[in-house]
Amino acid sequence: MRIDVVTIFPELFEPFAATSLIGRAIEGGLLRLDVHDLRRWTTDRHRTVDDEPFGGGGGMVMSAPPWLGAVRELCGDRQVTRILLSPQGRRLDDRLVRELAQVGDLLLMCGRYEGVDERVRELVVDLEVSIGDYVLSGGEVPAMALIEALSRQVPGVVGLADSVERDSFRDGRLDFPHYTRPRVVEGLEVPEVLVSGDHAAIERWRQKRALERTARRRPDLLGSDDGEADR
Ligand code: 9D3
Repeated sequence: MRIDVVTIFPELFEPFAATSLIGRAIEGGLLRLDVHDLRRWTTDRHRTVDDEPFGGGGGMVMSAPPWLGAVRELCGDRQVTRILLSPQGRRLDDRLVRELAQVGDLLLMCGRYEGVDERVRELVVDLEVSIGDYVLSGGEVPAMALIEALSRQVPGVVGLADSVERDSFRDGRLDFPHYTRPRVVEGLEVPEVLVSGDHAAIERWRQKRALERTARRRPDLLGSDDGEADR
């Protein structure tokens, strides 16, 4: 899978791309991640990417020309899905991650300031994605969340020990509680069944606890109504 990212803060992606899962995926040739500075497609001496909003109201808006230059140069004649990370986007969830893992190469566009000139959407954006209803300062952190979730869907990126199959959300419920050594932590013991050696009993206990937790914390995951608005 190839992912291109356009941002005014490319350095934010350096430690991310070097670390653990993502670093290994790139190293192993399973993922190609190219991060580009939007300012490369500016033409003025100050490498300006923003301007005042028409109609007033304060704040700044990212201007269209650098974005158009970036998208056209990076995509060329390739088939690339162009995604703008924006608070107005479709909320990211497991279903959307799986869809995007199937569409091929992606270009992720990270906005900043009050937003991006509307004509960028009209001309070069295929899809807008949000990671939830809270205010961040730009699309960079959302882009990293999307890249990490997508990488886990690329065959071979997640090792057997960490199995994608066992992950939460695929089967629509939360995880069961986990314990490791030491057996007693400030007087709290590990549940007896987990040290019993009875694997069938352990499996039953885990399923029961996972269901209890899901019912209590995320009933939307259990009902036929999954809590999402109409799609
Ligand atoms: C005043 C209206 N705000 C829009 C809901 C302004 C605004 C807030 C945050 C404009 C830009 C931003 C920057 N955020 C993103 O670019 C962003 C984001 C987010 O803030 N939350 C969740 N997902 C995303 S994806 C991109």
